[in-house]
Amino acid sequence: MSLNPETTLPELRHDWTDEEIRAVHDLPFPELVYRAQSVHRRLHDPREVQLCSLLSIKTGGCPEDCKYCPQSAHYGTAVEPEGLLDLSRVLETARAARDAGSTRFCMGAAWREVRDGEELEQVLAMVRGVRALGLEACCTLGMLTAEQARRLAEAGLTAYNHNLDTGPDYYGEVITTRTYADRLATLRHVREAGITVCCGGIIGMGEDLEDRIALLGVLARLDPHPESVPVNALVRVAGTPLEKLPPVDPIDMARMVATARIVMPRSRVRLSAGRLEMTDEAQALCFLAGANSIFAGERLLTTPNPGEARDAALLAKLGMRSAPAAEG
Ligand code: SAM
Ligand code: DTB
Ligand code: SF4
Repeated sequence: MSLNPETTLPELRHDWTDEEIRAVHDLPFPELVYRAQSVHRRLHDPREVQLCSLLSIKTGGCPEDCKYCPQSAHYGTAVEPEGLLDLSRVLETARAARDAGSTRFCMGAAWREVRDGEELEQVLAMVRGVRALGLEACCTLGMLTAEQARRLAEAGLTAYNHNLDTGPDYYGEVITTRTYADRLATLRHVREAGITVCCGGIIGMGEDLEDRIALLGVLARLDPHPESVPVNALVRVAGTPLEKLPPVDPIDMARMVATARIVMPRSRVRLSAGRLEMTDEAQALCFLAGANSIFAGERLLTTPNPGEARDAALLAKLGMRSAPAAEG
C-alpha cells in the first residue's frame, strides 16, 4: 500500500494480487492495524459507525444447499418457514428500526432467485415504503436478472447484498446449487442498474487462509469496489453441516477487517454476523481495524444479535456514534 500518511489520499487500486493481499494480511498485528487506521482516518470519520437493521421478509424452505445456512430446506434446523411478509408488517418494523437509530434497512429473502410477478411487485412496494421513511433500503433476494435489478433501482433501492461468501476454490465445498460465476453475474446486473453493491463473505467455514485471501482478492479487483463489504463470522447453527466447526478467533476477524479496509479503502466494512459471540474488546479492536458498520437490532435474519441496549452501551463506552444516512 503506497501511502504518505500526511499528504496523499490512499490510492484506489483494482489490481491487487493475492500475494500482495496476503503480505498485508500477515503483517505483524500492530503494523497491520496501524496501516488500516491510517487509511481509515483519511477517508472516514473514525467515530462513526453505520447502523443497519435486518429483516427476514421470507424465511426458510430455501431450495439452495448453502452448508452454513439455517434456512436451507436441505437441512433440519429449528427455523420455521414463513411466507412473504405483508407490506404493513415490514414497514412497521422498518419504522421501529429507524426510531432505534438505524439508517439502513435490509430485507432478506430465502430465495434462490427473484420471481417476476406478484413476488417482485411486493418487494418493490416494500423498497418504496422503506425509502419513504427516510431510510436507505437494501435487499438480499438471491440471483437477479438485469431487468429485475433495473426495476429495483427504479423503486429507489440503495444497495443490494449478494455475498461471494468465500474464495472461488473453496466455494464448491460449501455451495453446490449455484456457481461463483452466477454470483458475479448478479453483482454485474446490480452494478449496471446503478444500485450500490454490498458484497462480502463468511470466515470460519473450514476454509484455509488462502481462501480468505482469494475472496478479498476477488472483491478488491472489482472496479468499482463494493460500497459495502460485510465480514461475517460463521454463526454455527444446529442442524447445518457446519454446526460443529470451531469458533472464529476474534484476531482473525480483526485481520480480515483490517485487510479489507486497506485494499478497499473507501468501502464500508461491516462487522456482520458473529458479534454476539464477541466481547466488547474484540469488537472495539475491529473498529480500530477499520470496521465502520454493524447490523443493529435483536436479530440478524434468523439468529440473535446483540440488540439495541448492548450496542448503545458499547458505542457510548467507545465514544462512537451512528453515521448519518447517505443523501438521495
Ligand atoms: N438467499 C439469498 C442469498 O443467499 O443470496 C439472500 C439471503 S442469505 C441468508 C444472505 C447471506 O447471509 C448469505 O450469502 C451468507 O453470506 C449469510 N449467511 C447465511 N447464513 C449464515 C451463517 N450461519 N453465518 C454467517 N452468515 C450467514
Ligand atoms: C450479510 O453479509 N450477513 C447478513 C446479511 N448480509 C444478509 C446475514 C447473516 C445471517 C446470519 C444467519 C441468520 O441469522 O440466519
Ligand atoms: Fe437460501 Fe440464501 Fe440460505 Fe443459501 S444463503 S440457503 S440461498 S437463504
